[in-house]
Amino acid sequence: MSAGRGRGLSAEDRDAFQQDGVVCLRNVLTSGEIEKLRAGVAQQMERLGRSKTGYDFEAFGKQVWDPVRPVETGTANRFDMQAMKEIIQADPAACPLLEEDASDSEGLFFYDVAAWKTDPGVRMVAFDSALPGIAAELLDARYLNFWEDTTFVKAPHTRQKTAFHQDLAYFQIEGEQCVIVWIPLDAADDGTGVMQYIRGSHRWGETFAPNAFVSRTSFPSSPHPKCPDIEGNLAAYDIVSFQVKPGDVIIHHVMTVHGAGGNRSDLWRRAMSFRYCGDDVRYFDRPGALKQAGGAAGLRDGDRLFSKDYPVVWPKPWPGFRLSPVYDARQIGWDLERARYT
Ligand SMILES: O=C(O)CCC(=O)C(=O)O
Repeated sequence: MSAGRGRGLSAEDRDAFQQDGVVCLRNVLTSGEIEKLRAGVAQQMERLGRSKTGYDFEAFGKQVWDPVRPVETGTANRFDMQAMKEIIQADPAACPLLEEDASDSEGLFFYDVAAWKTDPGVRMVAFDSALPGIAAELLDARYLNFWEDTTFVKAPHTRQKTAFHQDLAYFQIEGEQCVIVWIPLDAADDGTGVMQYIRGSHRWGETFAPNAFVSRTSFPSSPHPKCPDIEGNLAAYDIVSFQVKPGDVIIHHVMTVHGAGGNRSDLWRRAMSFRYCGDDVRYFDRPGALKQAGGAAGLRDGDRLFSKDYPVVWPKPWPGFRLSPVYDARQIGWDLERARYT
């Protein structure tokens, strides 16, 4: 369905989100907005190896399955990847999740977070595009906090898949009103690593432990059960995917189980995902959840998310109000090199 700017969602879109836990909306972002996000991703990628938060999961996957190869993440230290390698190696059920690809080109699965804190263009799209209004409508939320942005880039001939997972247990929140907006910055199809969602899994009533994308192995600090073995039983699940182009967005519920293929093609598959939380969400320092890069200053379990870490992006005080210019790097106080607040 075409969401169109300011035209609202159709009943069909809302029903798809309610029933399937995922909806694809066409032509939501403008080419100017896509260019802003591409520029933000290029900046993040330029810092790979020098940033605290940027990782290459393709390289990490190779380091995990090779018993002697050391784990090398440059200056990125948000995650203890050496410990993760040991956890995966100790998991008897662990196995590589790689796409068949005869090419000997080197792939790259780039992951980074928190571009909004340093990049006014990303902030503009996250706060002032059509997305907050759409997210609020899908969640029937009175207000929305922006939780974070995450970048997922798969270069040509990236064999690493994204293991199926559910997002809730990665986040330090509890509540139901949270959506993830997956934003393709290149066309995504079966060859380039399309997103795959288990239809209706947001209603399974189960929270699953996080994994590190390169293996189904759960984070041991998480009290939640392991996500079912979807990769090993694809035919048993109702998997929905969408071929998308820049401007389209796919929105899933925080409980919807999803994964993605590798990129077997000669083309890039760049994407960002924005996470929005509605009014039933509370801060919860969930065991096993990812510590946010610099975030959550001063919040305690049970608090609403109101803080400089999680700006209120909906509702707008008046139509056409732009929130993003209100924020600049100095006001946010974000130290890029240290990936923390000054
Ligand atoms: O783009 C990918 O490969 C994974 C994205 C994802 O899991 C997400 O946005 O929640």
